[in-house]
Amino acid sequence: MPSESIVIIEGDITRQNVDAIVNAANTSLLGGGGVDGAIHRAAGPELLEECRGLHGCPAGEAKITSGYRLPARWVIHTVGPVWRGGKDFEDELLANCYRRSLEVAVQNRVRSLAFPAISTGAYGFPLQRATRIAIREVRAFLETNPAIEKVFFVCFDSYTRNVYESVLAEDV
Ligand code: AR6
Repeated sequence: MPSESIVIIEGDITRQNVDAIVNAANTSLLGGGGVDGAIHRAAGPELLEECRGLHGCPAGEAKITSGYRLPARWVIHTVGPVWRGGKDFEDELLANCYRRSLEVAVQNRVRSLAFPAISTGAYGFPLQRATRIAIREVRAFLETNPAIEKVFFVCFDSYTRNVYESVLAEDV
């Protein structure tokens, strides 16, 4: 896997020109704050209409919709775990979010996608721990799935970007 298939950027995920963006949703899939709210605002009301037909999503799973008014053709909605101290399968559930989002991407012939820092906002997952899981899962997936050409980690602020860059540089 060429190392340049993983790219860390600072910015707004709703502005990314990729095949699919990933939403850090909740189990209702009916919108919320944070990146979820930003994606619904940018995509327009048709996104909520389509989400109503999905009947929710459990933590660790992923479901796909159209991107409507977004530059991205697709939105892959995944539900991260709420941080409860680390003994409630939060690591495993977060890893599942990345893995399942990538699997759904491949099933829909997505070649480029962008992830936000799932669970690290309202859901309180410690950022560095979450970032290690995110990068580990994406790296492992790309090694066996050449159909995905590029994965962007879109960091909303410079602090998050710095954490992602230092984790990416860690030896694994
Ligand atoms: N682009 C990229 N990243 C963003 C954007 C954006 N436009 N806006 C926020 N972030 P959060 P969670 C970052 O809270 O922790 C919602 O209400 C943010 O700075 O959006 O998984 C859902 O409906 C942080 O780094 O998601 C759920 O109820 C990251 O996105 C709940 O929040 C994730 O923060 C999910 O909580």
